[in-house]
Amino acid sequence: MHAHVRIAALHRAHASTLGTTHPAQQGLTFGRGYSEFMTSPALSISDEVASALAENRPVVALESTIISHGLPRPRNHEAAIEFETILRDAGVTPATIAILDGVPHIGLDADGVRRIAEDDLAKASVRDLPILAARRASAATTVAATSHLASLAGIRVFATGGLGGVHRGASESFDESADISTLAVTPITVVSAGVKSVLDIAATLERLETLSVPVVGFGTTLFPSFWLRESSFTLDWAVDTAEEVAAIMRSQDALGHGQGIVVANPIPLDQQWDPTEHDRVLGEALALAAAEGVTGKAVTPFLLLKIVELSGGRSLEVNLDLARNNVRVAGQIATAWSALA
Ligand code: PSU
Ligand code: MN
Repeated sequence: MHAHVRIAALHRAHASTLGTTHPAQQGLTFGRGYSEFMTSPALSISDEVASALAENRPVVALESTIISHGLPRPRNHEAAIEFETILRDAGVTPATIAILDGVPHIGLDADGVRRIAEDDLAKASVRDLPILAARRASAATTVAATSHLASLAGIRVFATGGLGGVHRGASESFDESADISTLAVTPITVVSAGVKSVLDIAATLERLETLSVPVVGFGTTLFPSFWLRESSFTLDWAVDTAEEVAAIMRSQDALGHGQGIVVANPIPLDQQWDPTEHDRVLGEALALAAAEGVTGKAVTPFLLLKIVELSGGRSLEVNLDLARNNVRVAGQIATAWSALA
């Protein structure tokens, strides 16, 4: 059973202006009044997620592109299940998000989780959502699309592996992930291990600054670089606890313009990838992408899977460790957030 909610005229700005009532509830509450303007497809919120939100219990959104396109099979399916289990064990409701048969699903059942791991799904960013819906197609959602949909459902915390960002060579290619521009207009707190060193980290941080998206280090003032605990880039702000993040979220609701918050959570030192090996593999993967002429939205999945291959699987273990770590921290933040509200 799912709550089918039609949302179109219901802009996510309502989520912040109307406080704790989540938009899904507003969609139901305002059902008749809004229905004349409603043209977009139903959002299907699982009963588990809907009741957690209604009762103000902690919920963490999880993305599906990391499962469909970021991790190799069959480890991706195990990982999808494990991320949800980590949250449930911490008393937090997981909301894995994907588009199934044209319907954005907020919270998947076991078969939905299997589908994002095993089916050959398209990769959907925010701009793809209406097209997929109209065609009743299925797709995995990126950080951008997951953030957008989670926010529409009233979810405030999201865990991923790494954020998309500005690609190397973007001054020529203009290849910048919509993850960045979406976070500028979406009130969600995303826990990530920074951005991968396949990207231009400096440019990514500059864009986040321009777009007024706060970036806080979780127990660090150095921006992490995904497989590695550190990059050479320092952050203005660090927090030590999930409660501090929740307090920032509350202040952001009062003082922000509806943008998100990036929590940069570095992998523990003893779990990080060997930096020399990292640099070698990265160089090879980037060279291969250039040689094979990979462009557009194929770039990120190509690099991720090549790097797993070229590292003999080592990068995968690190990727899984950092993602688990992010899921745990996101669970703590969601718990602190629900205690505040
Ligand atoms: N970074 C990772 N793992 C991933 C991705 C990024 O470490 O799986 C995925 C996320 O879904 C992210 C997307 O939103 O890649 C960014 O793709 P693009 O650069 O095409 O926007
Ligand atoms: Mn791109």
